[in-house]
Amino acid sequence: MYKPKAPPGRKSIATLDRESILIDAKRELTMPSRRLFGKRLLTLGGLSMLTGCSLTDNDSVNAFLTAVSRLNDHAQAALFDPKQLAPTYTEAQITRPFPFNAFYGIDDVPQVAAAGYKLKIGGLVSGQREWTLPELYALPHAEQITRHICVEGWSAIGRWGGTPFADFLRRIGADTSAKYVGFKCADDYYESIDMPTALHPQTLLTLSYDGERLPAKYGFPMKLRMPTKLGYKNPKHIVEMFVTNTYPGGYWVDQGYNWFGGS
Ligand SMILES: Nc1nc2c(c(=O)[nH]1)N[C@H]1C(S)=C(S)[C@@H](COP(=O)(O)O)O[C@H]1N2
Ligand SMILES: [Mo]
Repeated sequence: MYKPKAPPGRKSIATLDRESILIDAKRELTMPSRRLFGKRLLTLGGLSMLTGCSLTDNDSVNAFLTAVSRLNDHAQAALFDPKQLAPTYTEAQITRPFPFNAFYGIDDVPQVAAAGYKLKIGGLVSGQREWTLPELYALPHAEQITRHICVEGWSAIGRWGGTPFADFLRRIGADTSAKYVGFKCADDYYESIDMPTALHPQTLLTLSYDGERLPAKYGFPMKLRMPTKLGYKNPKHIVEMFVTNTYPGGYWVDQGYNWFGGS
């Protein structure tokens, strides 16, 4: 149903992965306690020397980047600080208009009907049931102005509102010792995140954008907003979520992006 748009700038997966690795590396380099990790990830050439892989053709570059990406997942997960907050901004710093992005064009944005909407909750939770929108709107509300970073090469500051995801997980009786929370969306998108990020204080079950009900283009009726993760990790139009110990993957991750996707 959703015709995927052309990949951004027709970059190869190797290029995209290299970019996300560089984003990770740059971030690590700015943190003094993480200098060593930053240096280790700094260049593909250096990595190739460290591991003794020769990067002579596209296939070997791809295989190599996949291996680095996995190593990167473990390293990022180990380095993730559950208490470290992403920067917040002022109203005046909000990017207007805030960009739209999806794997399809804006004309194909799914129009989810509010009336029949039900959020399905499954997996390792004691409260497996469906939630209606009025029930979700009645939950405690928090706001954040944070930066969204997309690996396609743009970032923008936006204001999202909703209920802290950690509270919601407790409310549904989630097993927070499980490894993953997975998401299914009203388009063909799907994502999954690590439990420490799910419990991070800035991870928001998002129902509004800039004080208004979340518009269709930004993920009506609901998205997950995580300022600690890159844009593609933030699923829009969520219709189902589940807690699991079985790795669920993700739409872009299954095409070669880094799974942890820290920003
Ligand atoms: N359901 C769904 N969620 C999605 C996507 C998508 O195509 N479908 N694209 C991701 C990507 S790559 C980005 S950058 C952001 C864009 O969110 P925005 O439209 O609010 O800017 O949504 C993410 N979540
Ligand atoms: Mo993105």
